Amino acid sequence: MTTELAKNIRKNILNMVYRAKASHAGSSLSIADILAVLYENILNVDAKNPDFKERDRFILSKGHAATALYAVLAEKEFFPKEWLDKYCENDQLLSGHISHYVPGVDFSTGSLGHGLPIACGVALAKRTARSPARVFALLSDGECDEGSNWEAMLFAGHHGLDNLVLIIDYNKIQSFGRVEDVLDLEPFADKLRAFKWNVQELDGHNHEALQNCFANLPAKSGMPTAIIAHTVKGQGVSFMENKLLWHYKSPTEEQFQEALEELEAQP
Ligand SMILES: Cc1ncc(C[n+]2csc(CCOP(=O)(O)OP(=O)(O)O)c2C)c(N)n1
Repeated sequence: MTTELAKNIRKNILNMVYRAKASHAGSSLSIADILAVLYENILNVDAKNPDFKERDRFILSKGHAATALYAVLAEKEFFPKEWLDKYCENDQLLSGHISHYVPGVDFSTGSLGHGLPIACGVALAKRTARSPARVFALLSDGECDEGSNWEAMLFAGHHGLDNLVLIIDYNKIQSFGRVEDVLDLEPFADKLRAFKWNVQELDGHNHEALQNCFANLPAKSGMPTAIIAHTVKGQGVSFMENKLLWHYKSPTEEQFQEALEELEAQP
């Protein structure tokens, strides 16, 4: 069940940021539903054989949301859940941002603006090799301030990389404020269409919408697909939702317990 998985991802995220006194709770909660649907139903990956050649590639370019990816990989048994308790500790595999030494992770990320360019190269290589592997890159909205992404978008559209799927976690908040105030992306879908992408927009917390969209890829043969997922930063924990504060802050013990109780009470 994707709802159960999403709830477990959220609980693990909170546990990790609380224990490690780490940031980015809001950034990770924002993508829990997208990851749940991808890893439960869509991605052709195998926890027992994480490096098999024709696997789908998933690149979480917003590497500061490492807790979300580590959580879903642990839930899908790529590595033992106990590792999550050591998140961000010295000499442990689960580093603060994403490390490719972790089973199930293809690329290290954290320096924003690299995931999509890498995904383009992998997608072109896979198409040239006639591989069935698809390449998914999940980016944040603020990350689109990086010019490297626009070069990659131009490249993917020009080459018609229909094995490439770009997902934008459009939660409208970046590290110094709201996206529309810092560097507005709108009209975002029109810009991507002008770059020869097929663009879908959906509610990034609606599992049915995510499932229907992901299950019908490529949305158009001969074009890369961009999915603009409208999300809420901090989704699932009411006092964290849509608040810049939770880009940075880690919860106190009381806040951690309150958040867990709220999640537990959700269907
Ligand atoms: C190249 C680079 N510059 C700056 C940062 C520092 N940084 C971490 S997260 C972030 C932006 C957060 O906003 P957004 O990209 O929208 O992600 P969200 O947390 O909302 O998912 C920045 C600038 C970075 N990780 N990489």
